[in-house]
Amino acid sequence: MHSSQFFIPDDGIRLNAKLDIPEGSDRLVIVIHGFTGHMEEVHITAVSSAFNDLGYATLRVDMYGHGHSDGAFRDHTLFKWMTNALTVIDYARGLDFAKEIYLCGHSQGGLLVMLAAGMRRELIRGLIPLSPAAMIPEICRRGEMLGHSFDPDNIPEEIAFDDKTLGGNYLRVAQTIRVEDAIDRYDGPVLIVHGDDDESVPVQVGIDAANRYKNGTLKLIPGDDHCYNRHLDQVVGAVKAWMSANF
Ligand code: FER
Repeated sequence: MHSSQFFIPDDGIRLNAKLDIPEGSDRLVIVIHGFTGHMEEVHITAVSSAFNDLGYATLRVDMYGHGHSDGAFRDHTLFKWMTNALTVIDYARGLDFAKEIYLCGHSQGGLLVMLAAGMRRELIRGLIPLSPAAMIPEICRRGEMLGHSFDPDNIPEEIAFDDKTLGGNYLRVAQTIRVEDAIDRYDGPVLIVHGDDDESVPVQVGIDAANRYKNGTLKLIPGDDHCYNRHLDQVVGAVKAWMSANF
């Protein structure tokens, strides 16, 4: 396998990227982490390695304000992540070996790849959202997030949680996003994997998204949590089985 780490420029900021290419590979999966996450998290590297085992190259990228990419966490928004994703897809299009491009993302990264697949429907061969946080726009419209309540018509300057702070623009942006439109625009094969004991994104969110896709498949992982701390092997197995059966 050939591995390299580099920055992908995106409108003056640098996105930290890692490309792993198995010998002779001609297909590429872009893999995106979640909210507060990064490309070296155990569940991200495990799924990425699963694709590599099947002969797919992977391009893992830290999004704006996360991992070793530029930007402050406080200032990240789904619009910034969406333009990051479009830039990463364009970068992947420029890789001569990559004849097919797939998208995989976890949680907020799962939501992101759902939105990106709707925007680049003609290009994305398959879509693998893992525990996708597809409810973020709706809960932000309702004024709930991360266990906080806020007035959705008078968005606060910032909200604090754990040791982090998130600016109000995150909430303003999220309120505008219509996930259903993105789902309805994508006709390709979709695998959604979701632990049925997810403490962060209700399993019903994954079930509803899988049902709405024209070509959606749902794989529930009994007893597993948001980051697959209990049954990561089953997640890896589900992704491998679905990829092998469909492509
Ligand atoms: C939330 C629940 C889940 C939320 C984000 C998430 C920003 C995403 C989690 C993840 O990406 O792992 O209320 O608000």
